Amino acid sequence: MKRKSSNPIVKNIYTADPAPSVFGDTLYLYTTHDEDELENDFYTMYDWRCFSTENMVDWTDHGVVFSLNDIEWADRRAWAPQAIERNGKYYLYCPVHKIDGGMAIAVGVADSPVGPFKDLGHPLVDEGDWNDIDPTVFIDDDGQAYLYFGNPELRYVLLNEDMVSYDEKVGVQKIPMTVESFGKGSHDTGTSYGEGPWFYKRNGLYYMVFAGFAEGERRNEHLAYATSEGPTGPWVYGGVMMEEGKCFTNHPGVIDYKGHSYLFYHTDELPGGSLFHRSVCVTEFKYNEDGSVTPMPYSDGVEEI
Ligand code: FUB
Repeated sequence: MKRKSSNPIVKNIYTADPAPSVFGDTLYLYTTHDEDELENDFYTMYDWRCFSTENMVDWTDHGVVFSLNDIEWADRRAWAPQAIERNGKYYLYCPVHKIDGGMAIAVGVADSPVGPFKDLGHPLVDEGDWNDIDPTVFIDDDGQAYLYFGNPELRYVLLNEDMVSYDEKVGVQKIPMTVESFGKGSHDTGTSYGEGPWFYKRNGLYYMVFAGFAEGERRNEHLAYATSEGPTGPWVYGGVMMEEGKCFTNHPGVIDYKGHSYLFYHTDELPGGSLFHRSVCVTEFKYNEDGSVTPMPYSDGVEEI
């Protein structure tokens, strides 16, 4: 009989904002870390963690791979990251709160997927507003790298080949926040797009999975998605992927690994859990033949592969 994992994946600390990456034969899962003790009764997050697996059941804990202590210009909010590899270097894109105010996107660079990541020394994206959070990175077949991010607006930059700077002439591009692209919802743009974008391409179709807010009174986040035939849109709303749960936030990380498709997400289901004490989970799913995704339930775990 096949072994099965049990959710949440990490049971000894609170983790959130899952960001899976496959490097070689291994799946690396980068997460944020909700501290047990809260400051000002708000998200209290100082470092980024990494875990890895080769079979979806046995996980290795690589500990802290990057932290606010490594970023001189940041003081709080080690929020949702994503990692990517290019030319043998590993890049971890991370939203942080700047000492002089506002959120910005930092990037750490390492020679190994498990760090240690070294900060660039300055923000990569810093528009001077609060929208610069939740980066998601993808390198297209033609070599162009895209960094999408944002709450409440979805924006992107074209990363240069060095992955630590972007095309300043193109600058920060704003995606039109329309109901056609992101569905009708209750977030500030009038669409359901909230935050936590997750950008990838599969069978020639581009996907933007995100945490969203349904119409009506403010509710907990669900996960939804849009698709496009090009990397910069126009995006077409696809529907809900995972209904809202008991936790205020949720956050998608979607990946194909060894012939299986997985959605990583977070809940508050570990003992002592709360909106500020979250835990990363995973479920397996199948795409429909046309590339669409049917809403999937919260899961107990996945089978060994
Ligand atoms: O974990 C801190 C923030 O909450 C993330 O950046 C958002 O995506 C939401 O999960």
